[in-house]
Amino acid sequence: MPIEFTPWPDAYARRYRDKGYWRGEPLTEILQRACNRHPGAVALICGERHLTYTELDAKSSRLASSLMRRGIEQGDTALVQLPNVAEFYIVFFALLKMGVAPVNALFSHARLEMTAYAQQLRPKLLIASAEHRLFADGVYVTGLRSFLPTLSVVAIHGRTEYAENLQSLWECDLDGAADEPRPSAPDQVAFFQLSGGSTGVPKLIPRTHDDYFYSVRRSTEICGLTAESRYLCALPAPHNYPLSSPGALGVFHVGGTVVMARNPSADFCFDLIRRHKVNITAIVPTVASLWLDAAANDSREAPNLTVMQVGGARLSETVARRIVAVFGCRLQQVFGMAEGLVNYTRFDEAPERIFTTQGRPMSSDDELKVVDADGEEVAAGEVGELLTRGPYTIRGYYRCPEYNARAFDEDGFYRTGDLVVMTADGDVKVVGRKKDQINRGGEKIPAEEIENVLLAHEAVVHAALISMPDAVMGEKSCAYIVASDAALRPIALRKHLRSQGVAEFKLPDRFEFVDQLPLTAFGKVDKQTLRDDIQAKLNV
Ligand code: OOB
Repeated sequence: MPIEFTPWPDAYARRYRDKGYWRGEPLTEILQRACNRHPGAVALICGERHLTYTELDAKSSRLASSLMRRGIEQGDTALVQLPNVAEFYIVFFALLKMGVAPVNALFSHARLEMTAYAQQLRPKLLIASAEHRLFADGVYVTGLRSFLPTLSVVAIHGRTEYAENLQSLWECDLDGAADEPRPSAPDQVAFFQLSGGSTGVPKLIPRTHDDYFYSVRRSTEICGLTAESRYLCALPAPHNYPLSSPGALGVFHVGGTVVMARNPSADFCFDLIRRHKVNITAIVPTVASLWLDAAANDSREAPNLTVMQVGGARLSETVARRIVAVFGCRLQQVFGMAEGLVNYTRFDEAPERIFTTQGRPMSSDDELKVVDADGEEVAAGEVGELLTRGPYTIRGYYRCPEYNARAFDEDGFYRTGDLVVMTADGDVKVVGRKKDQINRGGEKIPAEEIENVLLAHEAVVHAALISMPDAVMGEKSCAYIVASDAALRPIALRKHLRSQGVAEFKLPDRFEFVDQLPLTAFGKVDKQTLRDDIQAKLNV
């Protein structure tokens, strides 16, 4: 059974095919072609390990065969959570080859997110890492099984006593005939991306082979990737940006090399860049600032890069200019979203545009409109919410019809929740946000999700999570709390949030205890007043 998703209306699908965007090819072709053209080239460097395209292909094929023997089959779904290691791509390609659609959770995700994904997807397969707290012992998996009787295969990267070892699945002998793995149809769901979210429950984003492959191909063209590209994957590998903009899939598409970094710290990444002659990387503004500081304190010359992509959160003009001055590289701003649309500044444009805008859409068939509160398009140069539709932007989240009715307009445009201005050159400038989300150095925190968990504490009467400015992270989170118990302290609330499985990066950075929350004329919590209040407190 194909996995359900909201299809593009026929007329659009036809247009995207006629224009050659959708080519009817599964994402597995990326690896297949690289293997044919550059069999001995190094696809991946992970620690001391080097994997050629042939090895990546062979390992992922063996894993697919092993999983098929264990009863995992086309149309199934999988929950995957791995750190930045080569195994992430081996697993990803194995699942694509057998038509199993995974959701690749971020390694920073904790019980709350993992359980929400499992509840929505009802996966038959779980692949995770013993390095993660949730999977160090079998307690969580036992809990999952209690509401997921369908969960039949659990494979863990690293050593555990309660589940199969992931590597052993491709290292074992496979004797006897097995069915050939077959990817899902190109116009069907290949895998799920993760939404940054603004609601109580994390949403899943079904991406088809056709639409995702197009976004990868087009990104490699704009970013000028070649077989000589050596890309440092310093952000969490499953994220849409380092996966496809142009990301690791873009690098594989052209036969280049991906160097895995466990984390984006300067110490670690500078060494990898020098050692492996990395020439392109993708980071968030917070990391860019940390790298600039590290370069200033380093007696050696800053590591040499040809291209530094910066995106995921707002980049200030000052930092943008310093990047080019210090790293002597070309800068590319990237404004994208897991739902689809990705904008890039182009290398041949005037520096002014590269330093002060977030670029323009990658496709000439990306449709963008900027609207006011009534949904009317604003005049050129005015601020409004960005709505978009196009050949790689989804038409609906997975299985949430009521939410989709709000998240998309009647013409199928996705409401990004971003406040933007379009320049006369057609560039997008992101100037603010309408959605109830905190962008903490590129990591997205849905306010409602955390408010709900705070409200579950017996002494919390009202809770509102807002963003507050921060010099390093861009934004941090602050929780305003009305408590029934005057003795309630931040430490108790942090403990409560952790006990409820909230990821560390989503824990509020600051708590403010108040007698009541300000309300708007409609009776909703007036978050603007709270943001002004915290700004005033930070200024004193
Ligand atoms: C990327 O994807 P998500 O899904 O984690 O977050 C999307 C949201 C955008 O709606 C916007 O609010 C913010 O992140 N954002 C930016 C930005 N890039 C993303 N805000 C200001 N300036 C930017 N350059 O973050 C993502 C996906 C693909 C490529 C790049 C980023």
